[in-house]
Amino acid sequence: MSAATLQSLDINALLGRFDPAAGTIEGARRTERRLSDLAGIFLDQAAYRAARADGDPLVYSVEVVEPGTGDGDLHYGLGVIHPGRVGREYFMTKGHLHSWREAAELYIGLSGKGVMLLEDEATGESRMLPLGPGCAVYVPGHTGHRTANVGETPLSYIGIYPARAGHDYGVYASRNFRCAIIDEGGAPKLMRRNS
Ligand code: PAN
Ligand code: ZN
Repeated sequence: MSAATLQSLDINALLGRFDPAAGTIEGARRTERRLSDLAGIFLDQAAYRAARADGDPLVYSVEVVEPGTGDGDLHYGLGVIHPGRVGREYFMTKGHLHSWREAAELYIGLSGKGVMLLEDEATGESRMLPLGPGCAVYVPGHTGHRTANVGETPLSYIGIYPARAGHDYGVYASRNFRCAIIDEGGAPKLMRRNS
């Protein structure tokens, strides 16, 4: 695959017009994740079943722009996580490592109140960092990342990463993150899972 050049990209690739409230970018590819897509990631399985019995709400959406596929190119996505809880946990993303493990990512908070859970793949060390207006979170390579909406309004953000990063969901689909983010007295807290 050859790298994108100024000449080969049309205006839609060079200019991203986005709406952070709607979670849309003109011409972008959209992915939606509903509660039914997130089976098994929440601690409180009874609360998950009860929430599913009530319906299948949209938990988050991501719209992705992929202008080029060369080694030096960048991709980016606009994510919106809706407010909600399952037991004491917040609505959150599936979370992933990048397939090309060296790939870092920069998250820029646009609206709402969120946190990111970062997990070092080698050591398992976990950190929780705020994400919202005025906060950018740098996700180093070799680091699993998951985002949660800990507020009462939609959380929107942009994530920018190398085009060749790729998304590996397999690790956390099989064993989940080592820590969960739970609501403790109205504030998010990092808690180690037992399993
Ligand atoms: C983000 C994520 C987005 C959704 O654009 O893809 O927050 O999370 P999941 O991909 O874990 O469902 C990103 O980190 N891209 O690399
Ligand atoms: Zn990522």
